[in-house]
Amino acid sequence: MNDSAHGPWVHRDRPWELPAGQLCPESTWLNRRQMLASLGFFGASSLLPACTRAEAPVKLQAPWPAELLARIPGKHNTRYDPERSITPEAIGSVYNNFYELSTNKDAVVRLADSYAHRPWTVEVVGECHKARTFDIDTLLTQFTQEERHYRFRCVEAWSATYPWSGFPLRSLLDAVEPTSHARYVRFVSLQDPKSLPGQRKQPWYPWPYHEGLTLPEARNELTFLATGIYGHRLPGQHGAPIRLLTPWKYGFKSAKAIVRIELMRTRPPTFWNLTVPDEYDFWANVEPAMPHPRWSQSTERLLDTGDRIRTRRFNGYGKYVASLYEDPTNMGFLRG
Ligand SMILES: Nc1nc2c(c(=O)[nH]1)N[C@H]1C(S)=C(S)[C@@H](COP(=O)(O)O)O[C@H]1N2
Ligand SMILES: [Mo]
Repeated sequence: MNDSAHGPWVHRDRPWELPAGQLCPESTWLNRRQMLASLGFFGASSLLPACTRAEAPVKLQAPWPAELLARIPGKHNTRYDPERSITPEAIGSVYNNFYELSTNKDAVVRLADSYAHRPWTVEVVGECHKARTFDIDTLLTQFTQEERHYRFRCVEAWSATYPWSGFPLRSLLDAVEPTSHARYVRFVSLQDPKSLPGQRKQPWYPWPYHEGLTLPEARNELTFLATGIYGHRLPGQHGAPIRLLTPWKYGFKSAKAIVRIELMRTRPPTFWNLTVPDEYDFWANVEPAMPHPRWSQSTERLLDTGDRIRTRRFNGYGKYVASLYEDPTNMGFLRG
C-alpha cells in the first residue's frame, strides 16, 4: 500500500498489532521504483537490494481521501467474537492465497500493489430491480462499516482469526432489490492479465476467479463484504479493495478483489469446482467428518502458534447457519 494505511488512525494498542519487522515499507519501495523509472532504469530490478526486488511492476494507486480511510475500521461488533486470539498481522498478512498474484503464499504480499486498488467499482446486476454500479467510495460511505472478528479456515487445513472491517452483503442486496426469480448470487473477481502476474503465468485457470452462494446463504447475517482488516483498509494481498467472507465455509469461497455481483436464477459454476471438480464442491461448508480426497479435514493448523486443533462443523458457526441446510430436500447440498 502506498498511502499511509498504517497512519495515525491505526490504534496501536490493539493486541494483534505486532511490528511487521521483516517487511519492506512499500512507500520506500514505490519511491525507489518511481525514481529509477524516471532515471531510465525501469526494469533494472536486478540492481535493487533484495527487499526492493519485485516480480511485477507496481501499479500506481489513486490516493485514498482521509475521510474515507477514517471509516475503517468501523465500530467493533462483538456479537461474533471467537474464543480465540487474533492472528498477529505480521503473520496473518504475509501468508495469502491469491492466485491472480502468485500461487506461492509467501510471495503474494510482495505483489500486492501489482494491480490498482483504486479507483474501483462493483457492478451489481442480474435478477434485481435496481441494478447499479457502486463506486468503492459509495460502498464505504453508504453502508455503515463495522469490525468483526472471524475465524478463517482454508481447505488446505490451516486457519487464522482476522479482524475484518466491512458490512453485511445483505445490506447491498437489499439496496438493489432482488426479484422473486433470484436464487443464487455470483461473485466475480478482477480480470486483468496486464496487471495480474498469475493470470499471465497460469492462463489455463478459468479466469476471472468466480464464486457463488445461494440467496439464503448470501443473505445470512455472517456473510460479509470486507473493505478493511487489522484496523486499516484492505491491502492487495487480502483482496483490495473489497472481498467476500463466509466464515462457515472453506476460504476459497471468499472471493477477493470483487468487480461484479450477479443475482441469478440458476446455480453458477465456480472457479475451483470447474478446475478440480472431485476436490472442491459448490457448498464447501467446513465439515471435519468429510475428508478432502488427499487429506483429513478433522484438524487444522493455527497460522500463528502452529498448534493443531480440532476443526469444528461449520467452522464453529453452526448456530447461525445450520438451519440453512436442515431442509431434507437440501441434504445433497453438503456433498454437492
Ligand atoms: N480472487 C481470488 N480470491 C480468492 C483466492 C484467489 O486465489 N483469488 N483464494 C481463496 C483462498 S483458497 C483463500 S484460503 C482465501 C485467502 O484469503 P486471505 O489471503 O485473505 O487469507 O482467499 C480466497 N479468495
Ligand atoms: Mo484456501
